[in-house]
Amino acid sequence: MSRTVMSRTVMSRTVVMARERSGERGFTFIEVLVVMGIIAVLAGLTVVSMNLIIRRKPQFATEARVSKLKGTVEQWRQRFDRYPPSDPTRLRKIAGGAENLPAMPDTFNVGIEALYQALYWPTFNGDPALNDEELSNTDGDEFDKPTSQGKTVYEIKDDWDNPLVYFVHTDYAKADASPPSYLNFEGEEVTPRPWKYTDEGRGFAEPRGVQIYSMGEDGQPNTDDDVKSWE
Ligand SMILES: [Ca+2]
Ligand SMILES: [Ca+2]
Repeated sequence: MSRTVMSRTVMSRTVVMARERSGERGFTFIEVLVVMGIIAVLAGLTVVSMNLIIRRKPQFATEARVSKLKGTVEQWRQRFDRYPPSDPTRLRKIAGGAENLPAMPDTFNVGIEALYQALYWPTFNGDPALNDEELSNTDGDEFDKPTSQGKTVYEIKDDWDNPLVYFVHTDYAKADASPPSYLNFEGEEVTPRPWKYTDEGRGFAEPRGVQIYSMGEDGQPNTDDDVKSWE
């Protein structure tokens, strides 16, 4: 091998080795910091959005439930030409049938308990499609005798475990003057009123319909976080 050829071979080997060395040199400290920084930012964003999703989940579920109920209540009205009463003793008169509802055991949660009974009233034949996860009994009451729905006097609840609130327009004035008692998820007694429009001159919201609403995360009725069936 001539000297020139040999020195070319050595040179090209040196270049290859240098390239290999540069390929294997790993990351500089700055590059590692930048990558770690990017990972930290991404991880942070993931945690923030997960928290947001977890926090918002009861909100979305409650909105969906309230809206579904509103639809079923409208079906009920079409069937019987009246809205489901918030006084359960009027159910049979409006919807007929053989079911005889015993007296309500107590005065807590009555509006929404009445709505539950109405939606499962045998002559309605609608499907409220409520599963156990959507029902509560914060006041722990039971009928003396079992009805076709059993003894438990269920409420339909929101996803923070408060019973939903139910008013029919014919009750608004009375309920505003003398609000009913509900027990929220903490078992605290609260007294929900029918909502009025922000411009009070317009009177009660849904003046010819019904109000179904959730007391929201704070478990207090008529506060900003309530989830309503209108607006
Ligand atoms: Ca009750
Ligand atoms: Ca109950």
